[in-house]
Amino acid sequence: MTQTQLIHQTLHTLAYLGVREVCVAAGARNAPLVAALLNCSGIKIWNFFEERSAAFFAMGRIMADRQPVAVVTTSGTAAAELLPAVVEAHYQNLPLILVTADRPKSYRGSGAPQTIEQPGLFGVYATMVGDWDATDESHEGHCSDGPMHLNVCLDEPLETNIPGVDFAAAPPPAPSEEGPIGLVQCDLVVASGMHPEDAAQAAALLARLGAPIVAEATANLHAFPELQPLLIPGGERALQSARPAHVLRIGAVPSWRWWRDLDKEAKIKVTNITRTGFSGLARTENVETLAWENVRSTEATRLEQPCSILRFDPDLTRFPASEPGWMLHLAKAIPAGSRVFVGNSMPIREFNLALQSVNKPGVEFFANRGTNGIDGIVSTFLGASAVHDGECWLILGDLSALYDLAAPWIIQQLDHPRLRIVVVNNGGGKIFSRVTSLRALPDAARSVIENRHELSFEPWAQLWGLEYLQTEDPADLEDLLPMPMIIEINPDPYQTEAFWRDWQKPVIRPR
Ligand SMILES: Cc1ncc(C[n+]2csc(CCOP(=O)(O)OP(=O)(O)O)c2C)c(N)n1
Repeated sequence: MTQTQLIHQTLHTLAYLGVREVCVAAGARNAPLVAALLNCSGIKIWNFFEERSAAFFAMGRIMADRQPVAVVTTSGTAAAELLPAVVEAHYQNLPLILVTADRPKSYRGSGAPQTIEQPGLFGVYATMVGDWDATDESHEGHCSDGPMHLNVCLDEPLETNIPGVDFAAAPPPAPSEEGPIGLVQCDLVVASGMHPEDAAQAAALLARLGAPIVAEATANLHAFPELQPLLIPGGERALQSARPAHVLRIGAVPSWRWWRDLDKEAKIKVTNITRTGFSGLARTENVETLAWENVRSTEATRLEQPCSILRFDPDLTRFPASEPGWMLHLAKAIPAGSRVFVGNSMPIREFNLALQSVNKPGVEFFANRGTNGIDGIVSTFLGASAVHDGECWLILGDLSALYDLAAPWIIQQLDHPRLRIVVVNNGGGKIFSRVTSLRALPDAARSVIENRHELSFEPWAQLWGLEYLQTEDPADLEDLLPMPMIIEINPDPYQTEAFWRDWQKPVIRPR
């Protein structure tokens, strides 16, 4: 097989898998593939100088548009840079396709330049579709769920004059088989992490069930009028007051501490309906995980005995300069029709509290809750925002932002970058000051754990030519500079502490 045939086979495989967008990070080894891709029609190419952002961006594209997206890397550590996004995509069950160019198979184990053991590099996190080189007769790729890895060995001389293929001509991939429909029962629903289209399907089921629902912003359930009587405000605090017999969790694994504690409450039955297949609990007793198709279940019943649960409304106006107070200002400033990506650590938890006060039509929420990483968040957001008509807002912590300083590289390739990147700069990883067991540590240890700093994000905005606003005054959100822009918020640490002291008072459970 010639190099041209090998590359054509790779391109046809991508087309067959349903790929219509590719993120490329070029080196010499993958240059023939990149050059061939540029000759293709029916495909959108995004180009990156580094692979980690490329992979997270690709994941964001998949999250928003629900189509497979490929990342094409050169050999060596370039391929290894994909790992964090692959792990995240695995736990979100997203079709992230990894195409890694490699040196010929005979180089394996030699220590030759840019030669590493690429097949199997992503372990359990990606299915190997193939490990191909030109000495093989023909290759067959096979489709699976979640990330897929295609390793392509290219020998010198590297060919760069390879005609492209028409991706649009490939037949659309056959829809995956539907799972069996089971009986859906519960007296309490917890909801998190659903694509807006899935949320619409879930809303119909939940309205039929009629059980109380505690939902995170990322569940995208807040705008459904039929659910308003069922939605219980107060998140974690409301859940602490609940005495359920059978919990239905729908969507991603929730961010609440309450969910983690559910592992020890083996008597409480848990039914999961999720696209990921993961139960999100270590215990197997009294836990079942149903396929997504069960949202259409006609056999959905609420238990006769209703679950007692209290409603809690945080008063965010009492502490306007606290972090949760700022989330309320942001929720008011975000226009209807926006797409909002919330960063892990405190932003996702604090924004949940603000959402119940402000409910704007057509606002969609996304987050990376596969493994709750604070890496790659800016890149994932940019991928999720790349094709959206409304404004796109990211709210994330300062350490999370520092992880992904290269991410804005891609902004110049976006058609209408209506982006607001809000960095809640509280000078470190302040989630650790909320962890009870860590609060007793000496200040020196806490300082190391929190990675305290006094950095400003203004040079970051300058580097990428973005508008920049630093503010301690919520009124500054009323008249914002043009997009894309970085908004750096410095919340008041004393008000933040006071808010949490007030909010985390022990909950008295109803009898
Ligand atoms: C990749 C990765 N490394 C480490 C962690 C552990 N971790 C969780 S939250 C956090 C601190 C986050 O700090 P920041 O983004 O500033 O948010 P804040 O806690 O201040 O809200 C860390 C290090 C993680 N989740 N992901």
